[in-house]
Amino acid sequence: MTSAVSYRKEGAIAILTADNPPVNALGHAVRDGLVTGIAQANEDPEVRAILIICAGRTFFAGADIREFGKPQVAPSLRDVHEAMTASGKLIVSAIHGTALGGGFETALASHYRCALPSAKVGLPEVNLGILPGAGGTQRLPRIAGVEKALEMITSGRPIGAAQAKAMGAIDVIVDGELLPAALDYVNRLVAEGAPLRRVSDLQIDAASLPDGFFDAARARLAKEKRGFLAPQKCVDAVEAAVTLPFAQGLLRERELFEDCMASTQSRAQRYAFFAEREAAQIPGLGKEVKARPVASVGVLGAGTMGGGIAMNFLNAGIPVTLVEVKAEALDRGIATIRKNYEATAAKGRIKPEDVAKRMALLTGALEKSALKDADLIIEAVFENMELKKSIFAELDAIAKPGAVLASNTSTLDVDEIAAATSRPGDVIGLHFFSPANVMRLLEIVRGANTKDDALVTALQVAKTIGKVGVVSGVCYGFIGNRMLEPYGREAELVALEGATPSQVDKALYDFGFAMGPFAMYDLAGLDVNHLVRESHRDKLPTNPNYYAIGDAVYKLGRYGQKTQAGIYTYTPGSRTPHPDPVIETLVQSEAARLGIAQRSFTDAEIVERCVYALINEGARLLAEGIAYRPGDIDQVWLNGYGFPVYRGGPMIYADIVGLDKVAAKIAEFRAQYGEEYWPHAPLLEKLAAAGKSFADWREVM
Ligand code: TC6
Repeated sequence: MTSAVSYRKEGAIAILTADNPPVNALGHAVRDGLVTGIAQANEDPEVRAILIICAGRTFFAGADIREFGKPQVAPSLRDVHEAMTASGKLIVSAIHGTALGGGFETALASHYRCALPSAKVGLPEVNLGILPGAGGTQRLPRIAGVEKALEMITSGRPIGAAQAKAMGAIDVIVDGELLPAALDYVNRLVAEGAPLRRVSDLQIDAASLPDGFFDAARARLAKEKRGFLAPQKCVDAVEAAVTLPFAQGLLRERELFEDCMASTQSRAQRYAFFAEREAAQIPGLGKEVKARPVASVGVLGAGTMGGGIAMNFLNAGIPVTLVEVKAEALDRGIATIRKNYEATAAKGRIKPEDVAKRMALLTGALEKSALKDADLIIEAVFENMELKKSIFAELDAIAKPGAVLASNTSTLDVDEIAAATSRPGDVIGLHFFSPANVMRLLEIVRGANTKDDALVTALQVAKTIGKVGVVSGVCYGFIGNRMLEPYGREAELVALEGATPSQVDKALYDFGFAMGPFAMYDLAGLDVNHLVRESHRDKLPTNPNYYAIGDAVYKLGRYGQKTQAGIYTYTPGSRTPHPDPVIETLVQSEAARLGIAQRSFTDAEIVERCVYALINEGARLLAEGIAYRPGDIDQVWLNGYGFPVYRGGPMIYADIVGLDKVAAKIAEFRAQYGEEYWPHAPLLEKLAAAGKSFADWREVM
C-alpha cells in the first residue's frame, strides 16, 4: 500500500483509509493506493465488502488540482472507478466533511454511501472552468434525476447530507463516530446480502423531461453565467447522460472535460483558486504570528459604508457598536441595516428570526467612548485626511491597549493617519468595497509600522467575515484604485477620440466586466470621483485631456445614478443606463476644445487601451512591492472591480495574451501618448524581453 491509503481488515470488511492532508485530494498516491487496496481485497476470499473512508478533516475534496495541466500519471481517477466497478466486492463510501468533485464522484462509483449529518457533497468543478470528468455528469443524473443533477453540476454549490439523501445520492445518514457507524452499516448490508448496486445500471426517465429542456438550460446559463464556457459544456455532458448509453456517455464526458481543461478559462480559474488562498500568506510571516482575538467591533460612521461594514460582523455573530455624531444619522443608519435584513429575509435568504438575532448584536452610540472595549475599531467617515487624523487621535485616547485601529480609507496615506496616534503598530487600513456587505474584496493596507500580529488579525477578520483579504502597501489608491485611475483615464480618452461612452462600456462588458467604466462612474458618483481628483490634483497628470469628460459632466451637476443623470440618464427607481445625446455632444465638443481628432474604434482596440493600462500599472505596483504577487493584484480585480472571473485577473490575462505582445502594444501607446500616461514598467519589459510571464516575475527582480 502507499502511505496515502492504508489497508486493514475488520472481519469480512476491508477498510481503505485515505490520509492525504489537508483535504485528502485524490492525487496520484491516493489513486494508486485505492487501486492497490481494491486489488488486495479482491484477492482475499474472506473479504465480503470494501469500506472507503478518509482520515483527517474531510472525505476526498476532489482531484488534486495541482496535478492539472501536467501529464497524468496512471492510474487516473477513471481507472480507480473502473477498478471499483470491476470488483466483485460490495463497496461503500463513508463520508464526512466535504465530498467534492472527484471525491463525490468516487462515492457515486461505490455501491452504497453513508454520511455524517454534517457532511456535504458537491460537484464544484464548474468553478474551476471544468466539468465533473470522472463520471459525475453520467452518474448523478441517474441517481438524483436530471434536473437536480444539472442544477448541482452547473451551480457548483454543495448540498448537505439530508438533501443529498432526499435525492438518493446518499443512502443513510449515520450518527456518532463515522468509522464504527459505517462498519455497522456495511455489516448490515453484507448480512442482508445487499446486491452490488451500480449507479451506472440505473435508467434515466428521459420522457419526463420537459421539451427543449437542455436548450432552455443553455439559454438560461448563457445569461446567468455570461461568457463562461464550462456551464455550457456541463449541459452538453448531462445531455449525453440522457441520450447515450453509460459507457458512451462517459466517453463524451471525457471529451468535453478535455475541451474545458485545455481552455484558457480553466487555466485562469484554476490559477484564481490558488491565488485566492495564497493571498492570505504573507511573505516572511510564519504561523508563529498569531491573530489577536476579535470578539467585538466598533464602527465609526453609520453611513452606507459604515452600515455595510457593520453588517459583515453581525452576520458572523460578532457584536458591533456603531457610533455616529448625530442621533438622526445614527437612527437612519440602524434603520437601513434593519431594512436590509428584512429585505433579505423577505427573499428567503435568511430566516425571519435571524433579523432580530443580528439586530440584537448591534448597539448604537453617540460617543466614541462607547468603543473603549472594542477589539477592532473601523473608521468609516468622510474621506478627508484632517478629519481622519483627529478621529484617530481621539481613538488613541479611548481604545483599550491591543485594539486594532482600522481606517476604511480608499486612497489616503495610512502611515500619516497612524502617526496621529501613539500606537502606529496597531493601525491598519481595511478598505471595504461598496456595497460592503456584498463585495468579497477586503483590501488590507499594511502601514510602514503596522505590527505583524495586527496584520494577521486583519487577515483572520477577512476570513471570519467571508471576504478575500488582499494585503497592499501604502500608496495613493492602494492596489485597486491606483490601477483604476489609468483604466478610467483610457476609457475617457478613447471616448474623446471617437468611441461613444456606451460603445466603450459595451466593449468592456462584452470582454466580461460586470459593467463598463462609465456605468461604474455613474454608480459610484461622478462627484465623488471629481472630489478625489481635486484632493490630489498636484500629483496627477497635467494634460488637459485627463478625465476631461468626468470633470465636465460633474460641472453640469450630473453626478450619476443618485441624480438620475451622469454619463447616462436613469428613470426614477431604475438603475438601467440610457445613452444620452447631450453627453455624446458634450464629448464631441470636449474633443474639439482639446484638439483631439475623432475616429472610429473597434471593440478590441478599446479593450486593449483600457486593460493594458491596468497591466502596466499592475507591473509597476509589483515592482514597487505594493502588491506581493501578481495573484494578489488579480484577486483585487476579480473580487472588487468585476473583472471577468474566467479571465483570472489582469496579470494572468497578460500572461495568456503573451507579455511580448502586451509590452509591444504598450510601447506603441507610449510613443503616441507619452511617458506621463504610459510610464515605463521595467518589470514588464524585462519579462517580455526574456520571453517570460508574470508567473516568473521573481526571476527578473
Ligand atoms: C475535480 O475533482 C475533478 C475531477 C475530475 C478528474 C478527471 N487539490 O480552501 P482551503 C488545498 S476538481 C489540491 O484553505 P477550507 C488548498 O489549496 C476539484 N489542493 O480550506 C489549501 O492549500 P494551502 C474539485 C487543494 O477548509 C488547503 O488545501 N474540488 C484542493 O477553507 C486548504 O484549503 C474542489 O474544487 C484540491 N482539490 O476549505 C474543491 N482543495 O493550505 C476545492 C483544497 O497550501 N477545495 N486544496 O493554501 C475547496 O473548496 C476547499 O478547499 C475545501 C476546504 C472546502 C475542501
